[in-house]
Amino acid sequence: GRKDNPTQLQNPNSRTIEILQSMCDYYTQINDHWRILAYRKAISTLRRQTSKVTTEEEAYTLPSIGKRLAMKIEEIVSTDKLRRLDYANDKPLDQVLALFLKIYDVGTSRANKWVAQGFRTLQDLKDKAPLTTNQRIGIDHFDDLNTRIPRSEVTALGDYVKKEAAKLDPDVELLVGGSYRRGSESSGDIDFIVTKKDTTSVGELVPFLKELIDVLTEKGFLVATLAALHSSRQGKDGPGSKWHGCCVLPASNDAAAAKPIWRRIDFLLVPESEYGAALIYFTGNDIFNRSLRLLASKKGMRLNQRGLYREVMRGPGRVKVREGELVEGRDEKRIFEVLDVKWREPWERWC
Ligand code: DCP
Ligand code: MG
Ligand code: MN
Repeated sequence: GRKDNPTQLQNPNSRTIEILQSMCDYYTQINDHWRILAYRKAISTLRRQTSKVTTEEEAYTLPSIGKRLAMKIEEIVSTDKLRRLDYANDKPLDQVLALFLKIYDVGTSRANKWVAQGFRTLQDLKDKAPLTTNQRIGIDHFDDLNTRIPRSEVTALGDYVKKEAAKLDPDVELLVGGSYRRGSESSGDIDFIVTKKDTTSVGELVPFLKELIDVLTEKGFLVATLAALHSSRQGKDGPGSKWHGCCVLPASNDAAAAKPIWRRIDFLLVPESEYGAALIYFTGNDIFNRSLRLLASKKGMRLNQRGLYREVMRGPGRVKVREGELVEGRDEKRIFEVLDVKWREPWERWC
């Protein structure tokens, strides 16, 4: 207890010093050099005082104590603790890290930086961290976007999109891939693969998807864009043309109904000539994809989301030609055959 603490007798500010020291220890843990120094200086100033410092104004007049630290000193004196310290102590840092990693568009390096900067809650981030537009969406709709989608709802959302798509172009084919195609009872998002007969490049499908996005937005089905459509972006292994965003089920859209849950939705545009390879990629799961790619490379081939290629050595030093020679892209089953692996139904592709 506080009353029987003998250090109390030695210095009128000992309790304040004790708490500031805990903060300093915490900043030492996370290597925040600048704050370590600030706290040390403030502590040494307080040690030299012969009377108890109780208000922010009083503290601020002392050397090496800035506005923020002065506020903290008043908080400590009036509440006998520091809120900021409660955060630091009662939540293990790895739990905070796990929380931040669940925000859309946040990777480990970003999340680690935020933890080191002292942020502990989503509110901290909203108030104090510079956020990208997508990160803000991810935080504002954190609960929704971290709720899995029941299979029946994925079906309903999928059917809605297919119906609107058919009105624009009846020849375009849409298939829901990802965990839904693997037969999962719930999904993290809806993964659409979009293709059309006789297409050989993504560009042929871009105008259609632009139009579809417009219609779905107008109808209130699409509610946010996270990755806009870039017809030019066709990295060597990266996504061709894709669109990422959020949607809501229209049935739950009227004012009387409960607030609709925001769902993540992805569209991947694929020319028919690459449909088989894209199906494999977008059906997953990611571990199954990795093992299939590894197998291909062991057989002197290369599998990516556009096709299966035979590596070709050419030129001086017989260097690998980047793409190699296309063996198969169109037919999913044929890719398995060429790789000489037994066909696996989508629901058998969990790793
Ligand atoms: N994919 C991959 N490697 C990644 C990310 C994705 O191979 N790093 C492929 C395999 C996934 C598919 O894309 O199955 C769709 O990606 P999702 O992130 O939507 O994953 P799932 O649909 O499999 O699972 P979830 O239910 O969480 O959406
Ligand atoms: Mg998915
Ligand atoms: Mn997805």
